Amino acid sequence: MTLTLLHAPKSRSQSFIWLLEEIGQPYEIKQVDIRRGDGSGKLDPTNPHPHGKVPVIIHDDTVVHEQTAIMLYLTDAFPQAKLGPQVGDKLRGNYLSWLSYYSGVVEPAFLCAFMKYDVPRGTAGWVAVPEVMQHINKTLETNEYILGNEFTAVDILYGGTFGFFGDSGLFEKTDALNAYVKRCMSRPALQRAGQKDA
Ligand SMILES: N[C@@H](CCC(=O)N[C@@H](CS)C(=O)NCC(=O)O)C(=O)O
Repeated sequence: MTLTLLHAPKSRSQSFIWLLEEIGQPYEIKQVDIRRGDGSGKLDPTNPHPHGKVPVIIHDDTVVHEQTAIMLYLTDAFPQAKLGPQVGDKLRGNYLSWLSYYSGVVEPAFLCAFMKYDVPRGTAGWVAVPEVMQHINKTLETNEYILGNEFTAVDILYGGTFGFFGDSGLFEKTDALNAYVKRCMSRPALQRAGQKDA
């Protein structure tokens, strides 16, 4: 079995080192160049992503790109890691919803806030950050983690985003959110990932 993460430092692929450390199977990291917001970097011809982005994983002959697809693929491929409810589990639907909500709602909402764009109500497929955070805070009032009281792969997306961008000023840090971020950020796998990315 071969498992390779195409990675660029200081990018979304950092969280996938964390995920791979949580999974605990052997993997390799291959650094690729990407186009950066400041104009540096360039498309890397060895990256199979259609737009030269990261993360990408290559598992034997299978190439997967897009964060939430990679997350679902890996947690299904390595169910023994117990990081994502499998087909037949009563939490599976919730898991898929939170994965898609991240790419379809959370990322566009935060990008709009960052770029100071208004979200056109009823037209866009997402809502503004305060509505997103209301949903997340309500979830965290009763749950220690997004899906319940167990850590799953979606907590790498949500806990990671709120932990890494906590000082962005884009969202309010409630007590429930701070406690959640602290739980996620104290994962030993995240510490190991940081060392691998150093
Ligand atoms: N929709 C992609 C977004 C990936 C993405 O935008 N990655 C950034 C790094 S954080 C990138 O590779 N940028 C290079 C570029 O846009 O050419 C996903 O969910 O995986």
